[in-house]
Amino acid sequence: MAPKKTTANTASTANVSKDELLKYYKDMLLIRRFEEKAGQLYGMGLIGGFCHLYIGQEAVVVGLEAATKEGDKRITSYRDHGHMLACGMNPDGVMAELTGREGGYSKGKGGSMHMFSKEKHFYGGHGIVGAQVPLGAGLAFSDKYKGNDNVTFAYFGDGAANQGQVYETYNMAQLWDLPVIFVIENNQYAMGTSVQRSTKSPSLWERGAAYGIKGEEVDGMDVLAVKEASEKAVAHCRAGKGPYILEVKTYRYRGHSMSDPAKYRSREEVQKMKDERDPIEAVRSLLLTGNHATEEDLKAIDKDIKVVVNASAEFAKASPEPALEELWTDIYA
Ligand SMILES: Cc1ncc(C[n+]2csc(CCOP(=O)(O)OP(=O)(O)O)c2C)c(N)n1
Ligand SMILES: [Mg+2]
Repeated sequence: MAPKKTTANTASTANVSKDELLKYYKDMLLIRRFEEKAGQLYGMGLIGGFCHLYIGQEAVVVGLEAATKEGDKRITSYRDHGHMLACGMNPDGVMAELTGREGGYSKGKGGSMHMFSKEKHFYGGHGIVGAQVPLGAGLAFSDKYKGNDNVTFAYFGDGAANQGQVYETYNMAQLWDLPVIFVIENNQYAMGTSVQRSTKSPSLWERGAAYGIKGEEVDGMDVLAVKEASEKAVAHCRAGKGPYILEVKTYRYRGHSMSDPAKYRSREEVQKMKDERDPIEAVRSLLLTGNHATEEDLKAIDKDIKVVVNASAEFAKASPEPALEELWTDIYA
């Protein structure tokens, strides 16, 4: 099911400042260009193992981050590079980790799915589908226990939404009024399985009703709609009213991972989303029609972003592989 068309291409800019629009544009474009570069490096054999790209879903994390403040936490699945960049992690460190280099966030020992930043309150990067959801509730528990008003964003996919541990977590989070926002990034597919094939009732956020958790569906191709929903959810959590669910309808343009035969959907379906619902194009058109920027301004932004992304690739290539002794460090037991 394609996300329903809402305001993205036609929204009034009355309540949104030029600076805000430009920020969303740049943040989303950084993720896209970074992911394109990661795809290239993968093709060149510089990135090994798993690599799940976020291209198409940029408005989700950028819109949600727009309502955060210092101390708020985020935790997600393996499709995680966009989340890292959106919360301010350094592209150099992310790219170096993707390529398994010493300069990476996990010293080159974690790779795409296992990066963390205590400084930016980014708690991974989790390869087990749904496993980050209870961990996210735990992070929210720590804030509640300490008595601050920070919130945690626990992101998971439509496929993960069928995991039992999600519902055990819903129950405890609501019972203890935990300040956690459950973000279902519904990109319509779990590997090659569409939501229609895995789920009778397509409205995933409504499942929270069984636990008394409020929530809503959001157009995830519209960064302004996501930001608005994020503000509402954050206000709910900061006020001590317990968890909130946002089912953000989005779409991934690339395969599930780099090794996806893509036999489960048509090229036309993907092309239609790119042509009609692209989240970056939507903001670009708002910037142009609102006379906030010219084509030249936007070209210059793209150029600057490419400089940052290329520099991250150069940093990664110049960083050595971790030393053999590192095999014996950072081991839990
Ligand atoms: C517990 C568990 N089961 C199965 C897998 C294999 N697997 C990896 S990703 C994935 C699909 C998850 O899809 P979704 O939650 O929609 O997230 P998306 O990839 O679309 O972001 C599956 C089944 C896994 N990693 N962990
Ligand atoms: Mg999915």
